[in-house]
Amino acid sequence: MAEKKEKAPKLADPIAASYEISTQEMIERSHKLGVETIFDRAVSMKPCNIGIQGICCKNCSMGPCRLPLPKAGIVGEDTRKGLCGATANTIAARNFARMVAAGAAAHSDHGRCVAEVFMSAAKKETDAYKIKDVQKLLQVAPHLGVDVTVEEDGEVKDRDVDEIALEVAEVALNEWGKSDGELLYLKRAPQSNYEKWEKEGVKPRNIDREIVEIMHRTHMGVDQDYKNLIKQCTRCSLADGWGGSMLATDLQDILFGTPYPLQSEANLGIMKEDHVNIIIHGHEPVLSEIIVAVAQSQEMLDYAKGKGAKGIQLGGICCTANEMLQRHGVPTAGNFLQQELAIITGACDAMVVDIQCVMQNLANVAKCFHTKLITTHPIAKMEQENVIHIEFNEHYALEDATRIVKMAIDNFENRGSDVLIPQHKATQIAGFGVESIQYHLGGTFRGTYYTLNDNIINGRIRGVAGVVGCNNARSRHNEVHIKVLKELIKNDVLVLTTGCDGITAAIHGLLTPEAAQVHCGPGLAEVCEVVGIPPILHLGSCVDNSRILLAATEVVKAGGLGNDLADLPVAGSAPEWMSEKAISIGHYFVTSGVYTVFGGSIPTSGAPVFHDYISKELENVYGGKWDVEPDPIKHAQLMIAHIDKKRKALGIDKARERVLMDMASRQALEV
Ligand code: SF4
Ligand code: MSK
Repeated sequence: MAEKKEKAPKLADPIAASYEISTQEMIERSHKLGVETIFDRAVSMKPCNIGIQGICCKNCSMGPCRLPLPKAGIVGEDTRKGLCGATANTIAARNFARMVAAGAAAHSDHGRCVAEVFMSAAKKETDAYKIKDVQKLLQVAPHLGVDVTVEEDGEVKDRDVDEIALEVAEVALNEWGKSDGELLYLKRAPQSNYEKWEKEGVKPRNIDREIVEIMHRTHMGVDQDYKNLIKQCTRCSLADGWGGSMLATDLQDILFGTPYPLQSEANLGIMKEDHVNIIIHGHEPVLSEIIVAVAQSQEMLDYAKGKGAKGIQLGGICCTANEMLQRHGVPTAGNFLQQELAIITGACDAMVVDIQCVMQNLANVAKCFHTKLITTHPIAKMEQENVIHIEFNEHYALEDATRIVKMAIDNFENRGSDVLIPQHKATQIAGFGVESIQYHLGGTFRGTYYTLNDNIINGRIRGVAGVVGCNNARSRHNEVHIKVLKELIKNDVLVLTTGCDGITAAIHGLLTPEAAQVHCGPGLAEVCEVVGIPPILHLGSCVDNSRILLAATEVVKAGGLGNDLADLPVAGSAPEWMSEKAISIGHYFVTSGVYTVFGGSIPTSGAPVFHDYISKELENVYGGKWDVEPDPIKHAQLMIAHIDKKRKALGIDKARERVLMDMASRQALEV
């Protein structure tokens, strides 16, 4: 009998797999070296057609129950049922809810870790962390009900900063598990949004409870009403956006400093052949903050030189990259889909990973090179033997970081001669936040978002879009991000970005003020030129989507554009989403009043009634709704049409001929 020939594995076509040249070069190199990446697996392994529609239930061992849509579509009553009788709506809603729970858990558990480190710093148990931004502490404290002044002998005095920090730490940590009351930060939203949540009975009680309750409700035989399940998704996602994520952002700013605009670079080309290259990847800045400090120390530089390197080059992937970029200008090596490629350069001496979005295949890729792959978090280890685990402990942060940096330096001499770093990188201006937008686009006089509102009202800026989220190996890397972004700014829509969308924009050169002249409509280009900002403002990591919520709240407060986030000419987008965190983010955008479009698909299409509920009816309740559009131009156009609808409702649709505001009209804007 003839021997059966093994089929050669399918390989990705580099040009079809990515829109970005250094990624294409590295995919090609991976093929030459015989190293398999996610791009190859994406061509050989197709997604499950039932799972993608959200209609497979495996919540008990009588299943999995699969409920495919009939070929002719649903005619008459939808009679599909699981063994227990669960309908397609129930199954899709339960699956959706579990994604919200997982996403909210990821953001919020990250927030909890930061709060614990914050507590150690407040108690002065560690030398590695101190309160760096006292102003931010004083600004945040009242939102947590912590007084910043004290009355003594009839005199109002400033409270001791250490005392405030300790109380902030206690109250903040309590937000995860308190036994009564409601999430304290909800009151930071415009009053109208708060009242809507109150009326609908969806105010989160505490962060952990809402996540646990989703897991309970979606257990076999509990909540079997998709509308009631979505109500719990709302509570849980609000506990993420206005809770766990917002606390993570605030406490990180207080500990490590509030970001302000700075210049840096992005793409694999930031790696240097004659330097020790350390790539930090994941989401939590608590370790990477210390690694940045250690890697920049004279002692480590001398040590690196002693080993024959010219210096130490740090680079980031995913949201740890965004955290280090925003506060220290550490260049970004790449986004989610470029993580394996950083190792394939052959020049990565150590890749240090913490939590979230870290592919397990990194270990297999690292095996083909000299790269030390180091996991650092107790909840995120890898089974492969070549992975080194150095568990990070905030009490020994300096020692841990020093051990990691030294390990990378020692590994420099083990680098093979086959190194290929793509020669592509772009300049980026990043580090924006609620405070810096106020500085650039606010009135110095009133300290609000006055100038931004003014420019929205007079039509130079048509509206604002929050464009966020991951890459997805099921679509061409970076293409949808870039086409959506360019279409928006071409139509005078100012973009606020976070996560891998921010990294993508940086890599393709859209995060510079000069990009405005090339890519923007005349109104937005003029504003960017006068103020000196890029048309896309990078606000940080995935948890920093909370900055987008607060920036939009400031716009409402500045006046003239309605009273509720749903009144604003704004829209949200996640063009190439893949993570469960994106579903939680999408849902808190929607229930905070923002029309939100996802690229690719969302796992609801197999249950059309449920899909219609979240993509049509929710708008009547919260003012925001879900939408899905894979085509980037149509995707952006849907957002622009929504922005125009809101401009019309506000009566500013005629103002796009750029009326200069006189004093009387300015006064009319006062709330
Ligand atoms: Fe099937 Fe119902 Fe069990 Fe889900 S819960 S797997 S639908 S029997
Ligand atoms: S890192 S969640 S791939 S944005 Fe926040 Fe990027 Fe998406 Fe991870």
